[in-house]
Amino acid sequence: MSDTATPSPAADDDVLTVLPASGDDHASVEHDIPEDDLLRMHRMMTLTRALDERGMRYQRQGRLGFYLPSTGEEALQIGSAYCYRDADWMFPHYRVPGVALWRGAELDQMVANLFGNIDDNGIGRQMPVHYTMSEINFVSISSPLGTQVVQAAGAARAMQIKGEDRIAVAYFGDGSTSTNDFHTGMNFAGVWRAPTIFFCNNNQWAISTPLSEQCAARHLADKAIGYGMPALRVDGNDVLAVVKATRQAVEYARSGEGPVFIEAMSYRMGPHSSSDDPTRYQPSEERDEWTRRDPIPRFRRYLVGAGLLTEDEITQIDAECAEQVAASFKRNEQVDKPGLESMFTDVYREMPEILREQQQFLVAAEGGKVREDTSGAEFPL
Ligand SMILES: Cc1ncc(C[n+]2csc(CCOP(=O)(O)OP(=O)(O)O)c2C)c(N)n1
Ligand SMILES: [Mg+2]
Repeated sequence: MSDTATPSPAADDDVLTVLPASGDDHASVEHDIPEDDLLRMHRMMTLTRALDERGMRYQRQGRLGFYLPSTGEEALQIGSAYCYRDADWMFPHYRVPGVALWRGAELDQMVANLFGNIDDNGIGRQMPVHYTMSEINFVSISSPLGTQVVQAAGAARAMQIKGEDRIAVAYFGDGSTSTNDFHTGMNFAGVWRAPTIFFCNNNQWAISTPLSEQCAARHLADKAIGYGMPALRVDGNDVLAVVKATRQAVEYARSGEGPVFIEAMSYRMGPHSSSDDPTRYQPSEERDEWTRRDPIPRFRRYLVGAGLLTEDEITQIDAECAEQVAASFKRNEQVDKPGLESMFTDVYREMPEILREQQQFLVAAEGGKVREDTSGAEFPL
């Protein structure tokens, strides 16, 4: 990453792009990604979108308590995930389910989290969309913003001390760059040159706060200067550009040079979560404009133009992904919820007597159901 390796303010036109934003002029598109990988990227972007569509629909039907989509941000998830190794560690935020899917997460395991059933790795102790998958080195997602930035820096430093050839990746949003933890993690990684990728999904909104109202920096990438690390700005709706940028960053971090900050420019095309109505604050022209820049049709135009997919095959892939997700939701909806007694497990290696008593009391109380407080006790069950 020769010229990008020197920390310097990114100019407005410094946004790395490979795919045409609109139209079908693909003659100038250059990359060395094998055909099979391109097709898998396309399928994983489609699957990520299908998961969102089903998740939102189930929530609206009252069958899920909560959902949070990443619609419009699929390219930055899949394009970046493509560049890591299995042994690398992900410190995600809640808007990168595609990273987990790319790394081989079982769809059923993710959907089990949405329902908080007994098949869920977290046994229902996390919010929906807060996945925990150590089997793919995907660390539990924390709701408090920025937590993972510090964790990634610490893990990267630990791997560096142990001489391991691995990197850590933190994903976070534009709003999260205003947290204390962002400063702590970036500063720490910069000082130690810890092999970390700080990947910022700049979707231009932090719930209802636009970027301009939470940060006066010209670009978020400029923040990297203060921590002595290079930064890249990339078109986050262009999957091939994201691959190019992330590859450069990974190569740099892996070679021992230190951390890199990536600002991926995108847009939150959906609500912040199922509890939000963005039509109350996102200008409709802006939303329409970014809908035209949707990363999935953009990649499809290229794949069709390059003769790698036909429109019929795309329709087929859409249907297969939707069916795969629907089947998983149907299965997981039927799976039992954890019993109340599980509240007490997995905390201590050996459960202290006082907890055991409480657990037995709870289980005995009306078959483990919460009962009405008629005793006047200070802490009713
Ligand atoms: C430390 C902290 N402050 C505030 C919140 C409430 N909150 C949850 S999501 C969110 C917006 C985050 O925006 P951004 O970092 O841009 O990520 P995005 O949701 O856009 O992907 C806020 C303010 C929180 N979870 N944690
Ligand atoms: Mg945001």
